[in-house]
Amino acid sequence: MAAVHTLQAFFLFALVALLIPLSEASHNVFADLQSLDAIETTQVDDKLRTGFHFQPPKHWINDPNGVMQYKGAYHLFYQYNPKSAVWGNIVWAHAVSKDLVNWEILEPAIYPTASFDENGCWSGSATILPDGKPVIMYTGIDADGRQVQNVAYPKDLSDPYLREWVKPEYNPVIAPDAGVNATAFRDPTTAWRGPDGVWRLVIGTKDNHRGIAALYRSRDFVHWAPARRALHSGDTGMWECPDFYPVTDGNGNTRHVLKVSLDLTRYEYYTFGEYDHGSDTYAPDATLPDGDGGLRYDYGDFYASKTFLDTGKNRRVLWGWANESDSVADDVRKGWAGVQAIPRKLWLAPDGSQLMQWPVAEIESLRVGGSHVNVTDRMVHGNGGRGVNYFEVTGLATPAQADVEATFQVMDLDKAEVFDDAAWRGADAQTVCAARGADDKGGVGPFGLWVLASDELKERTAVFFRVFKRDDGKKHVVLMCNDPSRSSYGKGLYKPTFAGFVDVDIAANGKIPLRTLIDHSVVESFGGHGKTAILSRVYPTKAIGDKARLFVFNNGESDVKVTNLNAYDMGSAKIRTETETGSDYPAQSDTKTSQRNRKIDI
Ligand SMILES: *[C@@H]1O[C@H](CO)[C@@H](O)[C@H](O)[C@H]1NC(C)=O
Ligand SMILES: *[C@@H]1O[C@H](CO)[C@@H](O)[C@H](O)[C@H]1NC(C)=O
Ligand SMILES: *[C@H]1O[C@@H](CO)[C@H](O)[C@@H](O)[C@@H]1NC(C)=O
Repeated sequence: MAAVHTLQAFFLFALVALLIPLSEASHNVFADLQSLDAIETTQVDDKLRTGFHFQPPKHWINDPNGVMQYKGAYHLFYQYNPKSAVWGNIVWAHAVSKDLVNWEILEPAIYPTASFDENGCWSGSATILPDGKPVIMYTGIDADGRQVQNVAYPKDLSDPYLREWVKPEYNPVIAPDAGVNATAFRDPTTAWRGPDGVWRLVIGTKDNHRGIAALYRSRDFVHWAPARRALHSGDTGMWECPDFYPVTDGNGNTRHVLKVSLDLTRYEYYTFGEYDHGSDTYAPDATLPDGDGGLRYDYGDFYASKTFLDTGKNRRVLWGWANESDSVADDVRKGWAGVQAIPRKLWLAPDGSQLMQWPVAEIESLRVGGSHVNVTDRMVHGNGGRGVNYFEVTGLATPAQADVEATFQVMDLDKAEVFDDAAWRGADAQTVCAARGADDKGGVGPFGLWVLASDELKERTAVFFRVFKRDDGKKHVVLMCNDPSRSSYGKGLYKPTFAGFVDVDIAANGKIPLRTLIDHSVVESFGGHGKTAILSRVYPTKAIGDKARLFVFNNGESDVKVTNLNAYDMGSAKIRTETETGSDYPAQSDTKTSQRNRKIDI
């Protein structure tokens, strides 16, 4: 409140300061912190479609499905409404790529055809069988509205695109038993095979408020039986889109990761720990919070994710869906909704404390050669308790479609404010950042980037850090935040502050790295070399296309040095549609084909 008051006093001053042309030095400008005057109608501009995030030309998408690599091609299936930009009529759309960047969209691979999926083909996963052939298991909504699990096999393994998929007549392979809630039983994981030769997989379900990763076993991928005990469960409501896979720590030990998407919070949480193949038990490490306050892949808009093992490159790759933050009416008007996050390489931190993520290296192939901006050792002075200092990063042709890598160095950590333990003990980072946003002056930070900023700087999305110290002054708390509260003049937008803690020893050298992928309506950021990720959707009305600008700001008392900043214009991914799809597909469940495939494949 007090801060707002002071700023109002400086309002006139701010107007004057904004008229001064930008020059080399960082500015001390009393940025106008009045709220944006919302414009009357939100008309989300079609120029806000993404350039290098995966999006089909139109309509609704959600969960990534069946992600895999097969004979050198990457496959991305995804939940898709072939008729409109709202959820419904769900099929498995299908895209293939050689590089995870450029895609060819094929005909949908799986769509309702039989009693076991006539009301929808929902999420699922691919498994590569020991002979190298892939199989998909997905959730079908059957004639009775039950959620059942079905398998599908490629019709022609010599087609490198695996365009056609066949559903054997013996589907469903897993139906909800008595005692299982048939309308909360979905999203089978990739299967894994134990030393005993038995396949296992996990299905998300719930019992009242208890979320469950239900375990099923099979010898032949046809007959499946529930294990006596679930792999894991928790008091956090329905568990959607579970994922379970091994990672290796710095000492070559195998740990297992369990991720679940919580339908109640619409966020994802993970733990990792010990999995015992003999007893089929999973015990998360005792130090990891196991619930809805635990570790997250992404502290922003990122849901229903799924990983696959990219054997060719010996890496695990993570896909996740980001929904829109505009209104349903906007989605209908613009004709599209939903994007996939940039696929991320995922691994366990060498110290074993958390997972790390980084955009797959292939995405750097879109960096436009020759138009790279490089800033070194540039100081952004502390604000001395007054206005915010900033400088513009100039030289990019397309700051609305860019890849920015920066390292910030805090010059005076002693200026860090004391972390308010009384108010914030046990609070998540989002609560702290919502209370102390980008425009709230601090000791060390807020400092970071203003992206998708308009000429008068009124529209801007802040991606920033803020450092606090504990009472004893010994340990610091580092927060990474995404504050979209001023991202748009548009009305009716969902604009929560997203935030995560960054587990870095800031006292070591004061440095903290940030990478932000800016893509028109997506701001996807990685702090601490991949320790904390935040994806946010924003819809500027002025900072669009070549009108968007990029700044570095510091609204704290401590000076901050940009030791280096490299910004790249990004080219657009080629996302081609093989044929325009109508809403009628050929019959898929052909008895003869199914039976033939059944003999060949199983
Ligand atoms: C089953 O799940 C549905 C969907 O969440 C819920 O509405 C219903 O109450 C559940 N039924 C039982 C018996 O728990
Ligand atoms: C940026 O500029 C500095 C100093 O001029 C140079 O040392 C560094 O290699 C450059 N970085 C890149 C990525 O070009
Ligand atoms: C994305 O949209 C916002 C705004 O409508 C909702 O609040 C989120 O819950 C939703 N996220 C997911 C994962 O569905």
